[in-house]
Amino acid sequence: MPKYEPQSIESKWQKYWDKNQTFAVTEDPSKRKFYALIEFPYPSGAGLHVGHPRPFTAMDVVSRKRRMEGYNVLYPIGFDAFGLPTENFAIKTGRPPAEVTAENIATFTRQLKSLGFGFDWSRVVDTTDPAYYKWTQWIFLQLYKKGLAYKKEVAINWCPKDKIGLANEEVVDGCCERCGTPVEKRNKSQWILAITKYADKLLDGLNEVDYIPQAKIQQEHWIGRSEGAEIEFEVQSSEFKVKVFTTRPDTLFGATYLVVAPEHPILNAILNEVKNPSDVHTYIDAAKKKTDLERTAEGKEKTGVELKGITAINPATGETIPVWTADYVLGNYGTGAIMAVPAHDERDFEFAQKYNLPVKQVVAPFFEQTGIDKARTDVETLERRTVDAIIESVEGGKFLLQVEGDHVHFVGGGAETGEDLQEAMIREVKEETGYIHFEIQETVVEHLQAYGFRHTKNKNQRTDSTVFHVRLLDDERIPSEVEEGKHQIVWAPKQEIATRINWPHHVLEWKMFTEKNIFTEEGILVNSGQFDGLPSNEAKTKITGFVNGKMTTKYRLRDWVFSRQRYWGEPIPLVFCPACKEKPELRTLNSEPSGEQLNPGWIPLPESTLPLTLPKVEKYEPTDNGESPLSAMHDWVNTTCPKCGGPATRETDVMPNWAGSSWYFLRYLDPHNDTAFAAPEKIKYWTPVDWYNGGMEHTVLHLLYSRFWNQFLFDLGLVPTREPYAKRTSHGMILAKGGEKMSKSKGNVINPDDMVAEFGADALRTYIMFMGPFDQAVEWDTNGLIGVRRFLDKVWNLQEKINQKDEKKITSLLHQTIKKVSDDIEAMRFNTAIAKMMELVNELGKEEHVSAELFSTLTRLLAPFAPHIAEELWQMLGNTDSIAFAPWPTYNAELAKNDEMTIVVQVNGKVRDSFVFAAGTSEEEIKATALASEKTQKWLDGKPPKKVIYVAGKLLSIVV
Ligand code: ANZ
Ligand code: ZN
Repeated sequence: MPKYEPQSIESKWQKYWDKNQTFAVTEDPSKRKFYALIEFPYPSGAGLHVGHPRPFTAMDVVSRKRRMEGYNVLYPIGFDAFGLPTENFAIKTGRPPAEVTAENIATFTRQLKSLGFGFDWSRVVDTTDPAYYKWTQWIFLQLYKKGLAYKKEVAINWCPKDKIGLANEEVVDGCCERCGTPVEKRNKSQWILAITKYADKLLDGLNEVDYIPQAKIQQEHWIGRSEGAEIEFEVQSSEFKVKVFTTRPDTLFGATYLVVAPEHPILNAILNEVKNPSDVHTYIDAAKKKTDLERTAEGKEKTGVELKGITAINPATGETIPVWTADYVLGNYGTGAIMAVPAHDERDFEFAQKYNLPVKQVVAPFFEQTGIDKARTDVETLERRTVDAIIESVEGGKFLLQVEGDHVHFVGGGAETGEDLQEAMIREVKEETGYIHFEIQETVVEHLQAYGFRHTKNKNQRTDSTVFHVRLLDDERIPSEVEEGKHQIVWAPKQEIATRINWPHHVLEWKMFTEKNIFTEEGILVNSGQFDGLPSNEAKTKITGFVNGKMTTKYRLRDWVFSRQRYWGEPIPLVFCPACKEKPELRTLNSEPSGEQLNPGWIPLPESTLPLTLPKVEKYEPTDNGESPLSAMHDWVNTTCPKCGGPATRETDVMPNWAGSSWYFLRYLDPHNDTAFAAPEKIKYWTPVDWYNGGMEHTVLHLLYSRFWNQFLFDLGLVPTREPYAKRTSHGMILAKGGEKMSKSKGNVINPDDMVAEFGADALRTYIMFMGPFDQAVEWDTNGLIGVRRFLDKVWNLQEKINQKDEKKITSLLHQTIKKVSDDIEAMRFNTAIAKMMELVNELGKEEHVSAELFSTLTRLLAPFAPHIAEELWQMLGNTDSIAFAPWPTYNAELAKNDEMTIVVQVNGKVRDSFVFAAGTSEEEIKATALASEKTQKWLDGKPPKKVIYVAGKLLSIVV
């Protein structure tokens, strides 16, 4: 038998797949389809990085399994080739980006082929190919025609080094995502896509898809829908009103000051009435230099300036309140102004503390008691104003608890008629504890409400308590209810209080006391005039109505800045015609405005003239005033208006890098079509993408943008599903040894070419899948690759043992392996699937003979991971077709059972932990593992167990 030599086997099978077009597919209605997608790579000059193969191999494994299960599988590849790295390279070397891109794509193609991915190579797309971007431009024109693209002067994020406008998402911690230079603001006229018009649809669509939870959460958060109200505050002795946006109109009575963003237009308008204009000016200028993130980051000290001499009126209370400007209020969210409610909003509280502004509680926490203490329907309800006292010891650090049977709580009781709350508290403390000398430190909370059944009174009770913190001055006591035997009092150290008190509202009192928490949740209104007693949700609409406010919805999502003043991108197919600007198109009543109506003078090119190709330029740098290098190409810029035939100029901005990737999954379906972006019947057959795997760094923007374009095409009736991707998963990064990011500058990059040359593509693929949990970051370790290579050697060497004898002993392990590999691939637990195959191969190594049937099964299980060796062994077994279409092994559930057992660990009869062990794990190992676990240790309290009883396969019972 020859030795396992991956290099010759691998090139043999790669040629075979190429020649036979093994992975090329066409629509076949007789088969179930499966569309697997990976994020297509950017063809950089550095070639394939070892990080690329992780997602590519994962989806290759899934695709190959599906193909073996009989699906018609589409697994395409392409190149997302517009963008900065190539453009910057062109600037440096003067070489045309198209030429460089072609070279890079050739390198990537060779490298990808050398890894044996089952891509349909007949469908390769390249976003920089005019035949591709013709359709990117076409989709843009459809957006334009529907009025979803508009030109506007906006303060954009500007990278002074790259001389490029950046989308918000390209700014990381205030710096350019690409080069790290601090970003500035600059006003520029930009093309913008109205993605916010799709905010609701993009949110709602998330209910239809199977995305990993983080992906959904990030999308929701990015869109950031908030339901709230707009309320107007009159500015005294002026004609101005300031409109605020609040999600908590129920707290209006607690609004003790007003804050406008430093960019709020009212500042200019009233600056001459302000008594401290220079302070205000200085503050506004400083705010301009900060990013939104710097302004709003948690933990950042809040700053602001009062507009001296200016006051506003709280429309609910009629009271006069001060007006401030502060940069924690953003100009571009909501209305750019807030009502500050320091009692219920953290930021406002922090600000109020710093500047000594009044804090007024208007929402009380509310507890509805449950279980046997739940309020009953058949008894009357008492309303009680009550007090609670958190009593601290003379020396400090210990607190007093009142204990009656199972109830552990703070001291407290009802205020009597005519009694003031402090008197009531003093009386209660004396009666219930006997302590007589103490002083009030602070009021922890003014109102905290609870509702439940009082057994001693046989009535429901609704309490509204004020909580005080008091400190004993000495230990002197008089006889009290303790001596009468009504209850006990216990001193406990601070750290024990939270676990001992068991009245839920007292738990909150404690939390508010220790954490100096303000109450930011919803509750019951207090200090709010006629609205007292209403729950927050009811009060929201009522109070909004009371002050003539308006309920409204706001989004965090901003429209998408779609212009780049660069060269290497899709030209925007519009021209500006001064003559047409003077004769704007009229709008018909009740119809949404078109792009031309929104942007007078901007005329779309006729679709039949697309693509508008990038002209050759001399220099690739943006001009000194930040315009695209295209703007210097006068021959290209000066053109005629397609509408009136008069002189016109072309738009010289190009589209952002995100454009081509917003629809590439559709082009794969019909990549050579030159009359449509894809033929409807092909789209119908293949969409939606069944499974899309990509990086977490793309779960926000790329996913959102491409979902937006797909939803737009859906609304035009051009694609059959609203959502483009049925399922979305994500992979962790591959890091260099030591946990650092691989980078050229650190010299720690692993080149896949070297690994393939030394160990073979199959070993590299299998190692990459074996390294660790797929969704987590893992460190590269070449030793691990060597281990995986040994595993493949062992599989290869099993050939020698092939014999027709039946191997009874192995049957159960074999079926367990089939089950495990099948299940684990679905759950992307590739590492444990491989571990199981390794276990099987080790067991087979101990056998004298291995049946051909068993070996055939093993080969097929291995095929998705290591397809070349699998093809070779498959052929050796006498098969003439590619293993790509061999049937995926099935298992007998009975035989596959008992793979694992769950052992429950009890300590003194109570379940404290549980473990999953492989079937057949020894009693010693189970005991050792269970006794060593942190949870068990906690209950053992450092003592050796008295007795340990093992009930095989089920339970480990420890007695201490
Ligand atoms: C009063 C209030 C009381 C608020 C309260 C909260 C709690 P989301 O959920 O993110 O939409 N806000 C409104 N516009 C703002 C702006 N331009 N910059 C900074 N903060 C702004 O947040 C809405 C809440 O954030 C609003 O509700 C407002 O504070 C603040 F107990 O109004 B709230
Ligand atoms: Zn014209």
